[in-house]
This record gives sequence, structure tokens and C-alpha cells, in this order.
Amino acid sequence: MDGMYNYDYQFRLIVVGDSTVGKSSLLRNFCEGVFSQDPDPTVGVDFNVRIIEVKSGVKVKLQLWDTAGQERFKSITRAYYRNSVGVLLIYDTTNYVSFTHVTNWLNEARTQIQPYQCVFLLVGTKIDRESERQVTTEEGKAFADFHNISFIETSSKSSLYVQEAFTLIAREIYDMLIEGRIHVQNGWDGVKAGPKTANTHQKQSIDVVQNIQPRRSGCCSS
Ligand SMILES: Nc1nc2c(ncn2[C@@H]2O[C@H](COP(=O)(O)OP(=O)(O)OP(=O)(O)O)[C@@H](O)[C@H]2O)c(=O)[nH]1
Ligand SMILES: [Mg+2]
Repeated sequence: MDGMYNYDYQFRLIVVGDSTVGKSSLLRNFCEGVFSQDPDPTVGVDFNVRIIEVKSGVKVKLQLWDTAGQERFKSITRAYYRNSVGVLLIYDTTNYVSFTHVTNWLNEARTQIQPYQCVFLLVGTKIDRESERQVTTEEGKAFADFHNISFIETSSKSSLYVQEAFTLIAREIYDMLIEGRIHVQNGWDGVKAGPKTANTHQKQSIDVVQNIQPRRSGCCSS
């Protein structure tokens, strides 16, 4: 099997945060390797796909949902949380207000995603604008540590740590899957077995529907 059909799992990730923090730019850099100074604000929800290798020989197709940060689209984007196994919480390191709003995005995601498991990653963007920085790395890290989630700072303009951000969250999800803390489940699209592993999971997924595992801290409603 080749190309888009040659993967072991599919993870659905959602990218949230205030308007203009750089959500679409992060996804465009990751999926297309480009950066635009003046992109249009996202209207509702956009969708991207990329396959990555989470460890040697294991390919994961990432379905990436890019949401609009503007308040008026909240009711549309809310519907996309439920089928996500990963949430990238984005703030702009040059905009302190966007950092103070991360708590709201985290709470919103937890409320919408429960009772399903998910993994969060805190992402501070625009580190190429170091002289305009308003949120220190220590502040970002302290927030992430407090909520027991991972943390990374990126620049979509300079392509700094963009790949690493997606690899980090995908590996974390994969590890939880292998450890049995996240499951492929019927009726939930957060994680799906790919063409290579679909048969193995078919029986398993029926078993786990009635047996949702307790979450580790850092997951949805801990
Ligand atoms: N210097 C710099 N600018 C960036 C970076 N990422 C995004 N921007 C700029 O920030 C602005 C907003 O970027 P978007 O990616 O559209 O922001 P968004 O979070 O998708 O906004 P909404 O779709 O309205 O929610 C644009 O002018 C981008 O060029 C970055 O890493 N460095
Ligand atoms: Mg956008």
C-alpha cells in the first residue's frame, strides 16, 4: 500500500486559541511548508491532513481541524471537539491576553470532549519576534506543568519547532494507545485504525465501548 492509504492509525487533532495567535499559520507550515504574512482569518473550521512516522515503521495519519478563534464562530467549532483525541492549545508569545485565555480554551475542550480521552499540548507561537515577547518561556512551562500537559514554543515564519510540536503530541497519543490508556472505539473518531491495523482492532473496539478507562491527569476532565 502506498501514500495516503499506508498508515497504521488515524488521529484527529483540533487546534484552538484566540484569533490571530497563528493557528492556521502553524498548520500551513506543517502541512505545506509555507508562511504567509497576511492570511485570511479562518471562517468556521478548516481541515488539513498529513501522515507522519511516530516511531520507526509506525505511520499515523493526522486529521487536523483548524478552528476560527473569533467569538462568533464558537457554536460551529464546538461540535468538532468531541471526535478529537488531541488538542493543541495555542497562544501568541507576543500577546499576553491570548495567554490568559488559554484556561478558557482548555476548559471548553475538556467540557466538550468528556467522557473521551484526549491529550493536550500547549503551544506558544511567533518566537521569531523575540523583542516583542510578552509571555516568558517560564510562564508557558509553569502553566503546562500545572495542568500536567506538554509544552513547546514555535515560529511558523522561521519553521522553528513546528514539526516537533505535531510529532510530540502524536507520539504522546500513540504511547497512550499502546499502553491501553486510549482506545479505538466504535462511534468515536478520535483514533481510528488505519488500513494496516484495522482488522486487529475490530474486535477490540467492541470490547472497550463498555469499558472506558480512567484518565491520567492532563487528560480531558482530570
Ligand atoms: N512573525 C510571525 N507571525 C506569525 C506567525 N504565525 C502567524 N503569524 C502572523 O499572525 C497573523 C495571524 O495568523 P493566523 O495563522 O491567520 O492566525 P489564526 O490563529 O489562524 O487566526 P483565526 O483564523 O482568526 O483564528 C498573520 O499575520 C500571520 O502572518 C509566526 O510564527 N511569526
Ligand atoms: Mg485561522
